[in-house]
Amino acid sequence: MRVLLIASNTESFPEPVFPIGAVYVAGALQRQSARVMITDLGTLRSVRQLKKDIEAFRPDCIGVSLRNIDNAAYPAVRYYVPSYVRLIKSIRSFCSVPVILGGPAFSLFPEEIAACLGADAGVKGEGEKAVQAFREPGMGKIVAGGLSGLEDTAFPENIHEVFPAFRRYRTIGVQTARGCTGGCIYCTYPRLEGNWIRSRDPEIVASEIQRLFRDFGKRDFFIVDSLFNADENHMVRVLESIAALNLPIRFSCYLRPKVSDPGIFALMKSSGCVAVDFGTDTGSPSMLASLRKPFSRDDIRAASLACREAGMDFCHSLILGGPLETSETLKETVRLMDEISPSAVVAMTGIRIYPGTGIERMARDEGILAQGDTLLDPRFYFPPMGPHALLKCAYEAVGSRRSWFFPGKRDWGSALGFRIVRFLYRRRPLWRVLGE
Ligand code: B12
Ligand code: SF4
Repeated sequence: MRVLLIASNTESFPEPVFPIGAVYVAGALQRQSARVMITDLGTLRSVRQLKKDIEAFRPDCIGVSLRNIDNAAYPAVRYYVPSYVRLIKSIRSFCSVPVILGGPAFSLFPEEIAACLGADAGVKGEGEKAVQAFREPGMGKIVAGGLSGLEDTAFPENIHEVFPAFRRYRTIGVQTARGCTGGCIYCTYPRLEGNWIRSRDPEIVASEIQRLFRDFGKRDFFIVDSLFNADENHMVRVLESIAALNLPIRFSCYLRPKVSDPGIFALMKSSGCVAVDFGTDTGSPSMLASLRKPFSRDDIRAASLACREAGMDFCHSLILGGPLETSETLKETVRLMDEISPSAVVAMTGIRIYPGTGIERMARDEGILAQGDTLLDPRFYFPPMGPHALLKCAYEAVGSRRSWFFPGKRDWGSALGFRIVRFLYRRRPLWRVLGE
């Protein structure tokens, strides 16, 4: 069986993202004796080239990886579904083999996207066991992925042949574990990856990084785990395995701002971590409770201090506009950020509502969503003050602080100044640059 996987993401903000989902699916299909090729719209940028790839490879079926539905950044929302509709139409005009959908965008809205795009089949969730969906695609059939362990999760041995555009990515994703046991009211991660944690063998993760460095000269990595410290013991074992190799690599990751031992940051630094993105959301005690964050302001302070003392850059990602956010809670958040002084603060305004989350139920109870409203078209939750007052209060509270960055404030993806900044500073975490 010959499978062509299309990584369909063309978003280049904040940077082009390595299509790790398609790469892991390719690895698994290959190990199940399929011949696989990944073609990447992020680097191709031309439907004509896609047609050539399809004609040259002559696949028995095509898998399309759908990563983003939208950029979740209010008010400068970018919506990608119409581009996927065009993509599937183009594929259908070149060839008649079955088309199977997958990826996080598809997994969040399987029925809606399958209906919109008219695919032959789709895999909701993890794609490593999806070979059956490729062998017997039944019109409109959506199958659930789901793995008990992550033994099948690995790059193809011959990644450079399976995915020729691989060499063009500067930062390579690496996953060490899946899942989060948290219950934050807006979050989709437990739904996408499971609300329990499954880990990869730390030695295997480290040797994957070693091979990418040794064979392809890759030095920059992003640990794509929802939270690298979701299971702190596992994180420590991964760090020790990477540190033991003593490679000149750099990586960054998402962390919960709560650690049991501040010494962990020194270990992170010694294994190559250069920057940490804390999923903090807010600095107000009442908003931490309202979003159901499993940490306190003191945890945020302690983690930030330990990170600074270890000599690593750190950023706090915030979500402003949760239930009962007021101008006072916004000021509390700004004061805490002033106190801990991160390299950058990235703040979303309004909460993207996803199906099955606590915030969806609240939005329905509060009349923000009406019966039958679809959430595929991005909808946002706002506190009683409403979107305009929220933006005004947030921008006023932040004022001219240069370390703060609002992705929703303008369409950064098409801003020339932003592209120049990204080009000039392409060897450093972008938010580090924006925070200067
Ligand atoms: C890490 C991450 C980032 C990092 C990526 C860093 C890097 N260099 O890799 C950064 C910070 C840059 C980032 C940015 C953004 N992100 Co992000 N990100 C994630 C995160 C946490 C993990 C993604 C990942 O790599 N997972 C690991 C891989 C292995 O999993 P996967 O891609 O889902 O693939 C599996 C399955 O989906 C399936 N599969 C995948 N493809 C296919 C194809 C077929 C045919 C089949 C059958 C199966 C299949 O099998 C794979 C293996 O099991 C997810 C949330 C999550 N926990 O999933 C959000 C997530 C993907 N991001 C999201 C968003 C919105 C964004 C941004 C738009 C935010 C912004 N405004 O800046 C940008 C877009 C960037 C871009 N250029 O595209 C959303 C997308 C949903 C949506 N609303 O559209 C997610 C789902 C988070 C959420 N809100 O729910 N992100
Ligand atoms: S926001 Fe973070 S801690 Fe909360 S459920 Fe999502 S991944 Fe887990």
